[in-house]
Parts: sequence; structure tokens; C-alpha cells
Amino acid sequence: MSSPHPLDPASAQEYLAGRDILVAAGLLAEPVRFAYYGLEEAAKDEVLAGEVPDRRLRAYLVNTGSGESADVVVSLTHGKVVSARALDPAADGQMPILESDFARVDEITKADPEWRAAMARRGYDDLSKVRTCPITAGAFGPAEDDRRRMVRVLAFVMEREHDLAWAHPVDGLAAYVDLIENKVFKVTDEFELPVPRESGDYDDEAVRGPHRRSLKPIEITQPEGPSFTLDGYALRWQDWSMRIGFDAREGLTLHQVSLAGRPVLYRASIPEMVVPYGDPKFRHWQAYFDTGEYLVGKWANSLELGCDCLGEIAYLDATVTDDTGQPRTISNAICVHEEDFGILWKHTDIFNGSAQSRRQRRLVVSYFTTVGNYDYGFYWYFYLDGTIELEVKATGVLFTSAYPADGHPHATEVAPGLAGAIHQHLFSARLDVSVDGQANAVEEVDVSGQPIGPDNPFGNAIVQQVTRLTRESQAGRRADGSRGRTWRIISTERANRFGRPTSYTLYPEPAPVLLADPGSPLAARAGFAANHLWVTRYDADQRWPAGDFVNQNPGGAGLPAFVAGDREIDGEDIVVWHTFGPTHVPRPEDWPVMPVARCGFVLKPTGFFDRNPTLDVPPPAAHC
Ligand SMILES: [Cu+2]
Repeated sequence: MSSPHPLDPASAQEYLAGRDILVAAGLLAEPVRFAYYGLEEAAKDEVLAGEVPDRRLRAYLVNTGSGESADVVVSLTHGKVVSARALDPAADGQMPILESDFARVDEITKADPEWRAAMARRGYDDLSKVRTCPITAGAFGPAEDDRRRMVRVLAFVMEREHDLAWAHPVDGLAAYVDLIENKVFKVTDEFELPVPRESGDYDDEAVRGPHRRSLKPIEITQPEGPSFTLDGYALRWQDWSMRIGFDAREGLTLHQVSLAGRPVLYRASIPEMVVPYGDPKFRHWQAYFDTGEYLVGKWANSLELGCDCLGEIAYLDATVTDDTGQPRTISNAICVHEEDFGILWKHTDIFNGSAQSRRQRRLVVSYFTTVGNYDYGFYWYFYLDGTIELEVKATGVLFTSAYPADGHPHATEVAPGLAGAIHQHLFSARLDVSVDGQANAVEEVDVSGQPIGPDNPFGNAIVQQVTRLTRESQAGRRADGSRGRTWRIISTERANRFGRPTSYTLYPEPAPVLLADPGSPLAARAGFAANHLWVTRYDADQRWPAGDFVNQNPGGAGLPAFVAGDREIDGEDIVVWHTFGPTHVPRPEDWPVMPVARCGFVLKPTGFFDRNPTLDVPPPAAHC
């Protein structure tokens, strides 16, 4: 096997080689399954020193017969198991959901007499038309779940063979399934509401109407090819360079992002997201941690040229594994292209007559994933002027319930008798920053007006207030739109021509953080979502904002635990964590399939350059 770059994702051959090591160590006896299998990333200091580090894989193994779970690291370099730690579910949480859980849960639920009786009472004797949806259970105390490995199941009806099941939720009823005992151990049957009837099948012409004929073609051509080069996983475009990675759990990862040979980010990814629903009735537990519980990377889509991506596209495949550790290639999972992005700069000068116009372009690195009803696109943009942007595109189908005739305080009626509950999509970005080197610090920058006074007689003064965040305990911060709050990530070693630190500024979208009560079980598990910003001292073991094992985690893991030591973060190798995402009050227009809703954040160079770095961009055409 040829030797990969230390940051390249694991290959199919490597997964198989790692699997052989696990078999030889006796760790894969039936019925042990892989809940996660991926690269255990090389030590940062070794990568930066140009060494060839130990090549390692990490496997989360769960015995579906006994429930025993182990977190195992193998060395491919040395052909041996490096560590194997048994999990204590009561303290550590459970392994993520397995692919095979979906089919198993359907069988188990439909075999349960109590659930069948509840469905029959609602008029559903024929369960061939019923689809079950397993939802991660959360953690509500030992008395509630007895520390079982479990999911909670809601049902939907497919009236015809090709129907949109989400249009027909069976409300008031849930089955709690024990995944080890393979049985329903509890049925909650709280109320009955009519199953909404209207079809949501947007593939059906009778529902959507005939396709409109008024759209003329748009064609994107780059007759000389794109301006980027992709060599394996190494990507170069203009002054940007970076390496692309991919992980079954967190999806697309970016490494060693540099601009003009100067480091900006050692690593960037979106290692967690939570989608909590705001209906306090029997479905109060509904909150998906799509990354830690379902593994967004595993469900990445194969993208199609001309459909998902237009223009001169370069694709990268992603390799993930199934429950048995066998590799599965997702072809065209990652899309790389460049696109025109309107005006970069423009001015018509009233004195010297100069009339100049330049076009902005951006390099786009993206992938799309489907987790149950929702689909998420993660788009990283790199601009000519040094701006970095992450945009998440949320689309797909709302998670529905029935809408009562007398209204619902926590939901919108999106079709007759059909409800879309208010919910949040809260993402966590992990930005292992390296602005001009590893020694960085963060400043909070607010702007405000000043009261009329001796130095401000007409009350027009505007000032910037800069607060240095020096310790972890001080760096749990919230955005403040009324103060235009931003966070400046500065180099503590390099200065610009004004003698001030070179920096990149994080521009947040000031949307609500987690709205669940701070004393709620969910807030304990989604502690990362209580703040828009966290800053931690770099620690290779601190990867996951809601902890290593999110599924049924009792709470307190991840960022709140990381900052408990209150380390210094001024002039250190630091990691910036940013919570962002919409609070989604569904609209009728979001049904039956939702137009993309965008969210994200922007990082802009701020004194990183000494002036506008794009003066050398030529006019787009001779006559401009
Ligand atoms: Cu939503």
C-alpha cells in the first residue's frame, strides 16, 4: 500500500487492514458491529514537523447481543491494537445508531402486540403501509430508560407505493425499543388525532402540477478549464492551499488552510449539530444530534454533474464502512469548483474619471448528506479577497405531526391537519485556528454609540470596545447584533505594517442559542449550544462538542467539560468553536419539500494584509 499523506482519509485497503487487526485481536466476534470506523488523526506536532506519524484507525464497536461497547484504536503501521476501552453507558453514553438498526427496529415495533393494538385502534391493521422512524432516545434519567441501548419510534403512513410518508404522521403514539433485548419495552399512547390525508408526494404531477416551461437554459462554461488544481487531496486555487479530508462522523474536513503561504486554519470541520424540537407533549425527547448519533458523513450523497453541481467540477470519492467494517465508496461525494460571485470591487471616480470593475470569484468545497427527513449541504467558500465562509444549506422534508383543529402553540399548520413543530438546527464549527502560526488569541469586538458629553457634544461618536479573552472561563460568549459583535482571532507573533497583530475576524449570525431551559436534560447534553463562542486550548483529545459518545450521553460532556480546567488561551495554540444555525418556525412554503434555508458564518482577514489584496485582479474583459 502506498503511503498516504498523514491527513488523507482512510482508504478501503486501510479499513480492511485495520479490520484484520481487530479480528486477530479477537475483538470482532459475532455479533460485534462497527458503530463508527475512521481515521485517528495523526498528532499535530508530528504533522507540522513533517514527520511520518503512526497511521491509526479508530473503531467504535458494539456487541448487539450483550450491549458491550468498546472504543478501539489500531495502528496500521505496527499492525496492532493500540488501545481498547470498554464503555460504561451510564457515564459515557451509547455508541451511535447502526445502519442495521433501522430495519431491525421496524420488525421489532411491528411485532409488538400493544403497539399493533394502538395502531389498529387508529384504523391501521395493515402495517405494510406503515413506516417506522427510529429516533435517538436522549437521556432522561435511569428511571426512564434503565440504561438500555434504545430508540424511540414514531410511525408514518404510506397510502400508496410511491407516497410521501412524512405527510401522514400517526400522532400521540410512540414505541420505545430496546436494541439489545430486541423488544418494545414501553408504548406511550397519549392521544389520537386524525392522520392528515393530503398527499405531499411532490414527484406526483397531480400534486405538483405540470413543470413550468418558462426557464431558459443557463450554461456555465470554463473553456480553459478551472483555475484550481487538485492533486490527490491537496487543493490549490489562487493564493489558497489546503488539504481535503472526510470522516464518517463529521463529514468534510479541511486541513492546513493557508493563504499566500501563511497558515490560517490547521483544521476546520462541523463536528456536531443538534436539532431539538419544541413540542413538550409525548415527543419531548425529539432532538437529533445528527453528527454524534447518526454520523452525517456516512449518509453523504453521490453528487451528479448538471444536477447538484454546475460547471467545471472536480469530484472526490469518500470511503466509509458498513456495520461490519466493510468499506463502501460514495462516489462523487465531495464537489470542488469555482464560481463567479458578482462584483469584487467597483468604483467610478468623480475626480480622475477612473471607472473600474472587478469580478469576485470563490472556490467551493462542498458535500451533501441526508439524515432521515432532512438534507444538509455543507459549503466552504474561499474568496479572492481572503474571506472564508461556511454556508449550510438545510433542505428536505419537515418532521411532521398532526395539527389539532383548535390550534397548536408549538407548531405551524403546513397542510390541512399537518403540523411542523418549531425547532432549531444548531451546528458547532470547530476551527483549529493558526493565524500566522500556532500562537493565537481572541478579542471580542463590540461597537457602540456614546452619550453626549464633553468629548462628544453632538452625540455622534462611535467607538470599538475590544476585550481580550484570556481564559477559557471568560470565552463562553454570545453574539450581540445590537453591538455588531465579532471575534477577532489574532496572531500574537506577527504584526502588519501598522505594528498591529495580523488577524482574521469571525462574523457570527446573531440567531438564538439553545432555547431549551438551561435546567433541561437536553441542555445538559447540548451544552455546546448554550454559547455562540467557545475558545479552548488545543488538546488532541477534545474533538467533539457534545462529547465522544453523544447517543444517550447523560450530559456534561464536550465543551462545558473542556473549559472546566479554565486554561489560558492568550498566545497559545487555541481552538475556536462557533455555534450557529436557524431557529426554524416552519412556513407553509416549507411543505412538502423545503426550499434551501441558509445559515453559516464568515471569517475575514483583518489586518492580515496591509491593503486590499485584490488590486492585481485584472478586469474581466478588455472593454471593462
Ligand atoms: Cu428546520
